[in-house]
Formats: sequence, C-alpha cells, structure tokens
Amino acid sequence: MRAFSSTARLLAGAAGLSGAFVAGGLARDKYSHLQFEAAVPVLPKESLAALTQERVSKSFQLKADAPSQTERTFIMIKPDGVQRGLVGEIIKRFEQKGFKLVAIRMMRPGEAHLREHYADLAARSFFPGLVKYMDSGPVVAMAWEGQGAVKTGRVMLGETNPADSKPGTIRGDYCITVGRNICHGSDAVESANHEIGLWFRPEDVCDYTPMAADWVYGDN
Ligand code: DAT
Ligand code: MG
Repeated sequence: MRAFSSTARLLAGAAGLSGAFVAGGLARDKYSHLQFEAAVPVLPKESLAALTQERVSKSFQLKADAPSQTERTFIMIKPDGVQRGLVGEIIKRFEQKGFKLVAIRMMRPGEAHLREHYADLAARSFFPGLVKYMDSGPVVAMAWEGQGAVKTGRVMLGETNPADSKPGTIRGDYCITVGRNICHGSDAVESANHEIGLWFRPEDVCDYTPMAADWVYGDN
C-alpha cells in the first residue's frame, strides 16, 4: 500500500512536471512575437519617446575642457576619524563633489613628522596635546585636485571648532570638540603644495583624466 501510493505520487508528479513544461512551451510560442516587438519598439514618429531615442543614440557633442593643471589640496582623516569609521564618508563627500583623488595613503608617520606638519602652531599651548592625539593612531592622507579645491575643501570641512561648523559640513555633522575634529584640510594653495610635498613622494601623486571630467567642468 505504501509502495503503491509513493509510485502514484511519483507518476502524478511527473505528469504535473510535463504539464507545466508543455504549458510553458505554449506560453512561449503564444507570446514570442510580443516579446520581439517589445525589444525593438516602433515609436510614432513625432512622439517624445521617438525624439528621445533619436537624441540618446547620437554621440554627445558637449564641449568642456577640464583645466589640465588645477590646484590640489591636502586632506587628512585624523586618528579619531579613522577610529570612528568615517574614512568612507569623508572620501565620499570629496568624490561626489567632483574632485579628483590623486594620492592616498594610510600611515602612522610618527611624532617628528607630525610636529613638522603643524610647525606653524609650535608655540601654541595645545601643540603638545595636538601632536600626541595625531600620533595616537593611523591617519589617512590624501591629495585631491580640482578647481578651487583648497577653498572649497575648507568649506566642506567646516570651521576649526566643530561648534562653529554648519550642519552639512564634515565637522558640523560628525564631531563636537576642537580637540577631536576628525579631519585636516590645507588653508591656502601654498600650504597645500607644501603639505603634499611633506606627505607624498612625487611618484605617489597620480596624473590621470577621469572619464567624468567633461561633465564636471562643462561651460555653456
Ligand atoms: P584647522 O585644522 O582648521 O586648519 P588650525 O590650523 O588653526 O585649524 O589648527 C590645527 C588643529 O589644531 C585644529 O584642527 C585642531 C587643533 N586646535 C586648533 N585650535 C585649538 C585650540 N584652541 N585648542 C585645541 N586644539 C586646537
Ligand atoms: Mg590649519
């Protein structure tokens, strides 16, 4: 009895399977011409869709020259930015803005290097604490290139004191105290070039043209 019923189930299953297979085949036959038409639609000549189809199939002629040697800025994610998992978020903001990443390196350069980087603040009372904090873990050093990269980079970072930084800026969105303000950005073109030279060898800085350059620097 048990053997019979499992044989019956097997037969019923096979019948169902072949039935579904036949039905699928029939459906394919019935609708195959429709699928073909959907893949290559013939649109009414004056329709908006027809015009759009014509326009997107033409090659683009927009003229835009990305400046070949635009300025570069030195941006660094400080140890607290790294520890708090904000590396991707900070890089994302510069990428999405349209700036070009030309150098990047994660490192822990040591006290002497950090003293040199902040040499102009050596006389300030917070200098020893600043160097100690900067030496407390790895940093991510970067060079970003683009029109107005130094000034715009500072705007994107926000004010030195996060309490004065507007929401929407990196410091305005992600930190609270001046002693843990998660990122550094050059304050002038000259200091940017000096800092890039301090943190990177010339061969670490990449020269390339991003595919989107003409779309970022279009002029009408
Ligand atoms: P920024 O980093 O905005 O260029 P800065 O060059 O004047 O600012 O100072 C470098 C860093 O030193 C700053 O990011 C945080 C720290 N710092 C500045 N002023 C400070 C202060 N009054 N107390 C503690 N740390 C300070
Ligand atoms: Mg500074």
